[in-house]
Amino acid sequence: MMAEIYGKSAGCAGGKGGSMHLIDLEAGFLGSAPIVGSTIPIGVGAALSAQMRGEDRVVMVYLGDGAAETGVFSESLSFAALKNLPVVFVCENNLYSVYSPLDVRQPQGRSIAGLARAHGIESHSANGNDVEKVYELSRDAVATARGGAGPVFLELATYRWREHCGPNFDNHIGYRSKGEFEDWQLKDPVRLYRDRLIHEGVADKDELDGVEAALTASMDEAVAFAQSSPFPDPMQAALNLYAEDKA
Ligand SMILES: Cc1ncc(C[n+]2csc(CCOP(=O)(O)OP(=O)(O)O)c2C)c(N)n1
Ligand SMILES: [Mg+2]
Repeated sequence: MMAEIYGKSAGCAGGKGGSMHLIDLEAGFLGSAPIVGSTIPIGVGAALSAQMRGEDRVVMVYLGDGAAETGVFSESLSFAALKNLPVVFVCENNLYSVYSPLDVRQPQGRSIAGLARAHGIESHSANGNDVEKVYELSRDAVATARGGAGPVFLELATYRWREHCGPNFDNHIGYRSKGEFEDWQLKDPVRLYRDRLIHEGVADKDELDGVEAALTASMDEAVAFAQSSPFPDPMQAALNLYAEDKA
């Protein structure tokens, strides 16, 4: 994944796609796509395929609050409800579509989960920064979808700390207030869950520091691998555009 983000030939899309074309079929990840909302019908199609083939699969579709404003959102939810498909929609509502806040894009008081409910889909809204709540809702939604009881929609409230795309902070642009940002910093799900695990005696500080160090080391390793990998051969540019192409 890191090599793909760096545009290197060792990447999962041969370095030709970058962060918008990540894929890992072995892990069951069909891929990211750059067109906002476009993974929703792709996921619904995968769920229809699983249902028609009688496969024991559940499709998870992750989308943003902005993606809920696309036409395919409604078309896909309607079709998923109609066919009772094994799909779970997870809307990460971080209040923004790039720099546009929800209140300039959607009518006041209308929830995204409400839109899904209007399509006849079981829908829940919850605090997306509560790790255990998200786990429980996801587990139950997967069980519902797997059990043939149809699609489930989760709207999870959360927040983006850094810029829309890239590693920097962008609060100086002025599209959101310092107060709002600071309020959400206090709701950091990683720090809150870490504190909770320590408080409840599930793990101690040293243990969690060890987990953090191991994860940081594995990410450093991935970055070093990506940086030292070669760029793709320009002659490969037109290969693998279709599934039957061979490198
Ligand atoms: C069809 C389409 N329109 C516009 C864009 C430009 N764009 C990229 S991300 C984005 C915002 C998406 O917001 P949201 O769905 O809330 O996702 P978030 O980035 O907040 O997770 C937009 C408008 C795009 N990629 N595709
Ligand atoms: Mg958003």
